[in-house]
Amino acid sequence: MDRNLALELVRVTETAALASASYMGRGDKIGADQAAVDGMRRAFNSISIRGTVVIGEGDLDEAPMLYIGETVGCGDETEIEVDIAVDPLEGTTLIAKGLPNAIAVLAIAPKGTLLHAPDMYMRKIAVGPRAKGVINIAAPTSENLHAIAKALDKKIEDLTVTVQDRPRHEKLIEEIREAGARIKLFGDGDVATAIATGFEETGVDVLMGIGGAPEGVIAAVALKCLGGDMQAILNPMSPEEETRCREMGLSQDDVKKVLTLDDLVSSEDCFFAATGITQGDLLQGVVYKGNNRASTHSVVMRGKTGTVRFVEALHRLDKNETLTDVL
Ligand code: VTB
Ligand code: MG
Ligand code: MG
Repeated sequence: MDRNLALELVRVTETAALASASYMGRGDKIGADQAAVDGMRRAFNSISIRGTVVIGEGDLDEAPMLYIGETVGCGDETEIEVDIAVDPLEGTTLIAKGLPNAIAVLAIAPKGTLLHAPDMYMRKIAVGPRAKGVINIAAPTSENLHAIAKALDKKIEDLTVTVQDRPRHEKLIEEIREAGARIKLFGDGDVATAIATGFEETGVDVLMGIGGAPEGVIAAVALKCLGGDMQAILNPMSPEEETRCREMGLSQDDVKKVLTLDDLVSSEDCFFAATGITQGDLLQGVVYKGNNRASTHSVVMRGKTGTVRFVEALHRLDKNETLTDVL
């Protein structure tokens, strides 16, 4: 894939972020999500790729745009075909309430190299580059935490684990406390927290717990680019979800097995882009500057070279055609 794609992809997440940011605090999750989807879909039109959405807003009958199987991009036959995973507004509750860490996010990789994760739960563990190779999701929590602490040359009391604040994590939280590590609970948005493990300055060392499977695959692309690590196990909770796994081409063994980072995304030739909507651990949110100007803060990464770029942009909301269409 062409390295110049990085900047093209940032335009896509920037547009989704700008389209939805005005919904902050309005309590309107659906409106905000719709705006982000519209913005992202429109921005994709101008990118020279031949992409198919493999992780998106749902099946064709549930989503009019960015549905699974939709083709996006304006690339011709000379372009290689890519899989696209999107979450135009990751953290609808966060934006509805004006809470931190809502992001617009996407990942792309060569066709057939992203796990086609169904919309269900997934158990995950994610860490940054220094703890690569020491995690084992099948092992007890304390064993993982000790191994990670050792790899990071930290005392276990200095290790910070982020966990989504949900009743389903009661036992996990207990185990982390018993092991002696620090915990940072978060309400929503485990893509943002997974990525945070890849940047020491966030103070977040590990993500553990059960969140969305689609979000798991998107986060895996970021960790692949960052040189971090992740493991996961799908967590179907009903016979219908089991059936859904079969329909997506996952065998009974696939559903039970430990998915490594390579199972989640099997190519190094991948890209990840995210733009902050509300202010977060890693990214600033959209800031309205007055006089029809707004700034965005994004990160874009390329797996092949491991380059991580932060992009700060100042937008003219009245001049940019893609934006004036969606705002
Ligand atoms: C998860 C998590 C997401 O929503 O999907 C979560 O991966 C849903 O969990 O980052 P609950 O069913 O417990 O609400 C997010 O937090 C936001 O999309
Ligand atoms: Mg979404
Ligand atoms: Mg989401």
